Amino acid sequence: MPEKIDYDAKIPNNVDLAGDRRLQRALEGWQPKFMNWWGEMGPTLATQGVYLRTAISVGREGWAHFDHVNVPDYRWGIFLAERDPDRTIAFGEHRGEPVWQQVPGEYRSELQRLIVIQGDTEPASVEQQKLLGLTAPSLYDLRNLFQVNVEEGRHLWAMVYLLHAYFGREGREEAEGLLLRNSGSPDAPRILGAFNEETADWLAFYMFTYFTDRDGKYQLGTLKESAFDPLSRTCEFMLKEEAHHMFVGTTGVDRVVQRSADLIREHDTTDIAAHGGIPLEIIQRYINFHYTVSLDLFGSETSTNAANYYTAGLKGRWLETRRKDDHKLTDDAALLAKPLADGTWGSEELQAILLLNLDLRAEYIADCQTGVKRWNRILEDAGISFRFALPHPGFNREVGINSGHHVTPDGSIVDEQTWQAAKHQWLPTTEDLSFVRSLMRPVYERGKIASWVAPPRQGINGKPFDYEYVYLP
Ligand code: BYC
Ligand code: FE
Ligand code: FE
Repeated sequence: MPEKIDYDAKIPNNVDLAGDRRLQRALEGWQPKFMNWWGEMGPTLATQGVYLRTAISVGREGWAHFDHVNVPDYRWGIFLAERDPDRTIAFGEHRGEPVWQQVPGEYRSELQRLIVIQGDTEPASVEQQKLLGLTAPSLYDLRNLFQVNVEEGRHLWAMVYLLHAYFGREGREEAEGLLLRNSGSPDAPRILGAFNEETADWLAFYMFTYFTDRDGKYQLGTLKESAFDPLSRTCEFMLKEEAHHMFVGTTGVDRVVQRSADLIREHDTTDIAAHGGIPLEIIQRYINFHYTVSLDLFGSETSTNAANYYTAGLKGRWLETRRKDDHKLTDDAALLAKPLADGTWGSEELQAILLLNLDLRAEYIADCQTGVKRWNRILEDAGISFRFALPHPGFNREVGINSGHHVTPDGSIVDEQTWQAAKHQWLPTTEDLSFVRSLMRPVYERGKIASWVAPPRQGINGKPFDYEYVYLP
């Protein structure tokens, strides 16, 4: 498999598309539909060139090339990580057998379903972020938004390639469906809850790229373990792109917290709204919201779907090959904490294989804690006593064992009345949202930045912050 990407082709790729005319024609038929979708549902702001990176090889070194690109001319393509000819299945009942280059008939519908769900999230996020270009806090941020958007578009291409190449007519129909559902649409919404929420302001964008793209990282990590090798290889390359999305989230929240801390010190008050900053309580409520809708993306704590995917070899655990057990989990047990009807917490012992969504969620939560730690360090360094925290995983949940219960951020189970009376302290209120929105005014002068966020420590690809990252008409 060539590591070098063929950029002369109509659809850039490293999968020798030219060698399969039928597939090439089918994908070339989907391409204008994608472009129509991008035109209608993609970024609203018109630009004359954005400093973007494009993949030029999938190898370890030097895969990215940076240049100003007219966004609709971005070369979306199909890039799989290199094939390892010796790769074997790492888990489940087929453990030790060679990985599959084709879809086994018995797992066809499950694999297709996983690929469709993954594919559905990618364009959904572009739709959610459609309007953000109108209010970016700097040209640097505007550039990052477009970078994330074009790469999510490419992730859609990655899943559409698999559907077209391996799932026949049904796969091609599902590929069309990915462009027909839309985020928040009352008739044809996106499949998973979080992808129908609005990303209405830039604090929400940083939170989304921190918390929701991070679910993407963990889900892609489990699909990278898949016995279906083309899925594994495509996810491996997507994960390289994903790292930048999470960088945007991590440093974005850093910079908001830094700016709020600076304003608190400068004006000697935590009431910084009047000074154009975002109060720490509002940032905490945004964390609570984005973290909990992202927890919902892990599915139910107990899942026979997840157990079946694991046994079949379709979806593994995070860093499966580094786990020290039998990689079959047929005899292992684990504990599940659950809310009881009397308002206390109980626990139940279950087969470990039924708790794989919970296992992945635990890895994710530990990773999310690192962000909270770094944001608290910023406050500590500024001599501010406020501390951020992740709410209890039962808080504000609509999926799994906690849905239908009211759990406070510190993990108490309360009744409806108590919840209704206190929830404005815990989740963004209408006033919070309209206040944050009122701060969102575009700052498109080179080297300038909005009032509510600190500039980044570094620019992109060694360029300074005041570089002309985006050419505007
Ligand atoms: N909303 O056994 P259960 C990303 C459904 S993000 C609505 O609990 P399972 C990205 C579920 O489908 C990563 N419905 O769940 C980030 C099932 O329906 P059926 C996306 C939900 O199957 C930012 C039923 O409830 N990738 O890449 O174990 C920007 C009970 O299911 C939800 C993936 O998710 C929900 N939140 O786990 C751009 C990987 N949760 O079968 C991109 C592929 C569950 O009863 N997906 N349901 O009709 C999966 O692995 C699994 O489908 C899930 C659910 C983890 C999502
Ligand atoms: Fe993605
Ligand atoms: Fe992403």
